[in-house]
Amino acid sequence: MKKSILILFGVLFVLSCVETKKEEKEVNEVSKKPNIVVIYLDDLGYGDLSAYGATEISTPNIDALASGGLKFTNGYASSATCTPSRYALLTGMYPWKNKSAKILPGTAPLIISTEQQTLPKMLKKEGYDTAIIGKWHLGLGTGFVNWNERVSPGPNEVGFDESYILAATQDRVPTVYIKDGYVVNLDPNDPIEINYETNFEGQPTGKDNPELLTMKWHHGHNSSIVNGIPRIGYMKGGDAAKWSDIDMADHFLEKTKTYIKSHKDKPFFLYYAMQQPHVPRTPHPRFVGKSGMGPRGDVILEADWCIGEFIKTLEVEGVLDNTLIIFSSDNGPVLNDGYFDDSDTKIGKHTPAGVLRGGKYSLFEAGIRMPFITYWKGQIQPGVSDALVCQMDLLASIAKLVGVEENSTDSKELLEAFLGKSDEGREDLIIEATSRTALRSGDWLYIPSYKGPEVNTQVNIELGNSDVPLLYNLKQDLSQTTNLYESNPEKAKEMHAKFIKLRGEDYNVTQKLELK
Ligand code: NG6
Ligand code: CA
Repeated sequence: MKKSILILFGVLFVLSCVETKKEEKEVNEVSKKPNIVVIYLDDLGYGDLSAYGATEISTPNIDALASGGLKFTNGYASSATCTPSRYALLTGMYPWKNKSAKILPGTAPLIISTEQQTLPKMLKKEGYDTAIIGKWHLGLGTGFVNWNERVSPGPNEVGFDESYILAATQDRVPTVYIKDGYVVNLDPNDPIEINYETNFEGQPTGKDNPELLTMKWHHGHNSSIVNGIPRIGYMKGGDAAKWSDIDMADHFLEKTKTYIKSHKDKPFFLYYAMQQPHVPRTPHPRFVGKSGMGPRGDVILEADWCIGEFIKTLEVEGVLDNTLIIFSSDNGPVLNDGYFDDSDTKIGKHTPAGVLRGGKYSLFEAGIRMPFITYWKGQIQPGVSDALVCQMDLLASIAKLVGVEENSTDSKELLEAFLGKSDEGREDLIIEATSRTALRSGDWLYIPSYKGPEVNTQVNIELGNSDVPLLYNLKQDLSQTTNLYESNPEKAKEMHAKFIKLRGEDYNVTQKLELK
């Protein structure tokens, strides 16, 4: 009897040891999962980095990611403007499938459904801590937003445990930071009111009070004035909560450093959505004049410095080796995007789009083809990849990396390509610019005929509108100089058919320019 009790205890003891070992193993497996960081710039062009051939500006910290990681030459955003690209990055869905995925005002409701799959939501389920620090621009709330209460739904309701954001863009009100839904430093005695249609009585505007401005507006941007800069939209109150533009880069950087330090023991997903070089370009005085090409160059240097500090923090905290970093930008470059800031007059020989044609808002390559780098020390072999990849593919690819079954329709699983183990990317991609779409297939690019101005003269960018469809062989003609539509009718027909199959007959229905 005694003996059998002893045996029973023995068995139980062994079983409990096995159980503990299993738990330990599970904990280890979770902690071995790589951290995932997306560093996302705003309006940085294909030619803006020395790693991508720029000779007039030097971006050593981003270059280090490119030379120590994988530099993509055919890496795409999903759109030539911000909101749609960010939507696709986070949801893995084509933005033209969501009619609300257009440049949003600061008062727009959240355009990601709280039911929808998102990159942070997927990772959260896998035991990741998730955070966004920086620009959001995907809408907040469900209609009317009261900025003096918790603003929701927002990033925290679509997968981010923590959020520290600017709501829309640096040039749009409200010009305040929002932490987990609450305006930071809000004085309840000075409530915030926002209106995109009409001004509040007695409030100065860029249009009527040029004497109050430290930065002059060129087009749009003539509503409320904050820190001497006229913005889009009207804002009243919230004085203590207003951000300092010149400190914004340092501010977000500090938040990311604190985040890394406090999350280094658990896998984390951090979306570091930087505001540069979008307008208004407000470099910290440390960077003013440093590029010799005006504030746009200066804020690119500032962003590069921030990224250097950010990587250093990962290294010092001992997590760099176990962190997959993805670097890219939301859409192509623009010089004058609504303010006189010398970015166009002082540009000199620098070409923000590199050899590509077009820019922000454009269906030509510069609108959507981006600097795109994956970096993972010890895991990704340094090199260059010509694989055709899109930011939208990160969802399915990261799912594979962390062992999740993800049946997305638009996001393609290209993990091997992102890790440099294969140069096989996608075959086709529908690209988008201000509600117009086009097809990249293999080396070919087909833009159906869209009505509208060929050039947006305000920003001085060719948009890709044309009376005849446009067809380019990007392998032979990366700069899109020669339209082969008439000389290669076979290819044109094939591309049009494929475009319709992927995009649908109604591709032209919603066409309208959004440049308000
Ligand atoms: C445009 C703004 C532009 C910029 C853009 C959004 C005007 C005239 N132009 O409507 O300055 O804010 O929206 O940029 O207001 S994005 O990178 O967020 O898409
Ligand atoms: Ca942008």
